[in-house]
Amino acid sequence: LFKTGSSAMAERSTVEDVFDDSYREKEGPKPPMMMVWRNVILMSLLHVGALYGLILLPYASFSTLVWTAVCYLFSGLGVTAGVHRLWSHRSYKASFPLRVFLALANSMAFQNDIYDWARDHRVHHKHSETDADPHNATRGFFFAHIGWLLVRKHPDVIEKGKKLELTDLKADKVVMFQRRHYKLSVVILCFLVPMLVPWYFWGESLAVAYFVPGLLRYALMLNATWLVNSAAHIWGNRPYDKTINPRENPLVAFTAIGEGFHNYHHTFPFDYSTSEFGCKLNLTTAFIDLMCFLGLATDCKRVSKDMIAARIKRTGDGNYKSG
Ligand code: ST9
Ligand code: ZN
Ligand code: ZN
Repeated sequence: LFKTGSSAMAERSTVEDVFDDSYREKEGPKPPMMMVWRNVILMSLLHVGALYGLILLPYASFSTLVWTAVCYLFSGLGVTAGVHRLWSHRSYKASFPLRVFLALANSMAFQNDIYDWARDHRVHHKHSETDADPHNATRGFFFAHIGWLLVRKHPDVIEKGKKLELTDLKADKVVMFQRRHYKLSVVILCFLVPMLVPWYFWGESLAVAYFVPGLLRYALMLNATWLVNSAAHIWGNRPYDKTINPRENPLVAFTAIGEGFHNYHHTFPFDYSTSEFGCKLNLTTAFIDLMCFLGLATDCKRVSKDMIAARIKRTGDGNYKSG
């Protein structure tokens, strides 16, 4: 089931997600920040709508609350198991039906299409904490969390992004199909399905159905994702590599269904579990393991214990806890 160490490294040579120490930011004045007011307005409206969803929460039926959790998990897996571990890092292989499932889930998450997300994410790993990192955490919590979506990108993000090898994404029919029909898929899966299912099947009011499994679920899922870029790049230990910013943050790992072990993940980006400890606080790993069991996923890449131990010794901050 698992490939470890150097064979895993050799196989994934086309994925450019390894930190590139050779890039240096240009000295001198930074280009001015250009606000994108459309995004400021839309994000504000979304968060006001989500707050209204919180007010409506006591009026939601039990079935609607369960449905909200289902939508959160499904869209979350479209990000974690889908665009993150599969398409950005190629840390395992997924069959066609699983890729279709993950692409649908990804459209429910509405976080840009798979191609754009994976490209931005590879450039984030390759040039972390520099001008070429889309959500450069050295620009502060707010920028790393949501601010980066409210301004034009730094020119270095686009320049370095254009140099990335993305042929694997272009060759994946599921990725390109989702990209072609992205807007329609988002309208249907992120907004209509979460709202219409409770209304049609158990008579929930349209208002509750729109604001709770719709907007509140979407806003919570976005913020859980953004916490990986903000909190998990600022707060936590660095047991694997103290020379990089990303941290181990168990609280983020819980809300982001397994994606908060960020010091490990930036040290070993090809590991399908994004943490050393398998399913612990890691629902996404449990999901991928289940997919392997069902024969829908294969070739999960893992780092060998020896390689981890050597790395902890060489670059860790001394805060390592086993398990
Ligand atoms: C969202 C994304 O929320 C969240 C991602 C989070 C990542 C997290 C990672 C952590 C690990 C995983 C954890 C998962 C946890 C999940 C938990 C779940 C419970 N390279 O973009 P434009 C080109 S999205 C190469 O307009 P501007 C581009 O192709 C939320 N090229 O840049 C285009 O070329 P052309 C909803 C690049 O104008 C041109 O440049 N969505 C790159 O600066 C212009 O592109 C939104 O809010 C690159 N890297 O605008 C909208 N980038 O002209 C978000 C760009 O030839 N986006 N190019 O077509 C936008 O509105 C805009 O992108 C912008 C920048 C305003 C931010
Ligand atoms: Zn990653
Ligand atoms: Zn990161």
